[in-house]
Amino acid sequence: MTIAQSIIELSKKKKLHFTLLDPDKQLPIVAGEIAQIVTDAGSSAIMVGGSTLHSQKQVDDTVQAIKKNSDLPVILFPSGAKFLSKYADAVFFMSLLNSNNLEYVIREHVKGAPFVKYSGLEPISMGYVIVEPGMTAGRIGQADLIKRDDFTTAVGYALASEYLGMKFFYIEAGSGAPTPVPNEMVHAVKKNTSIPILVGGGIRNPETAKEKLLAGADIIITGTAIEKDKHFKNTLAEIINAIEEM
Ligand code: 1GP
Repeated sequence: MTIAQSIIELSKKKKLHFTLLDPDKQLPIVAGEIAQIVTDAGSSAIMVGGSTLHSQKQVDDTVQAIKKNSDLPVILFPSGAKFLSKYADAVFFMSLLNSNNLEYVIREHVKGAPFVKYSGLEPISMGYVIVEPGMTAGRIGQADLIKRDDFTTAVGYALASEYLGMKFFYIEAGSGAPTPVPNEMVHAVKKNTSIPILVGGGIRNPETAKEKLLAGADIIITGTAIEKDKHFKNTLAEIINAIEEM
């Protein structure tokens, strides 16, 4: 079974949590320590990526350090073709659908596709959109941010992703967002589409994670909190427990 298939099957049975680690935010050795923590806490996959990376080596070193300490699938979350790593298991082959820059919609994909083919990374297609406030990802990705009350546009992007054959839809408010994607928006997207929905950006406690899941999220992504403070691990465990209880 592919990683995509196993995530889809698992997400039919229960709500999931993925951890996002940005190689630009800590040394590889620290990323490895965090990987151990999130694996013990019950996260289902580790995503690796970020908007401000400067070298492929950073990604390679981080993925290898994670692999040393965790048997969870490592899925790249790349901001460009230069940031792929053959040491990962899979890559979210994602299009930033609401970017004003074609590089992030399709051109980086054209550059990176041969690497994916020859490295053996599993490509997992995903529609990706950024909602206000968008943070660094919104700025670097030159996103035409979805307004927080524009549910119609959010649903349109989700449906377009599904109709284009994408396996997943990721809607996020940007890493470190003071306010996550509104519950009503998650609800509208879930009601109108049938592919699994990932929600992230600004989710820092079990209550918020639960709200997003009740609204219809299938997979919750958290990043910043555990990167900033490993002592957050108790809260992370609470978030994951709350997700597993749903
Ligand atoms: C960003 O959703 C992720 O793509 C993580 O967001 O860093 O705010 O948890 P946070």
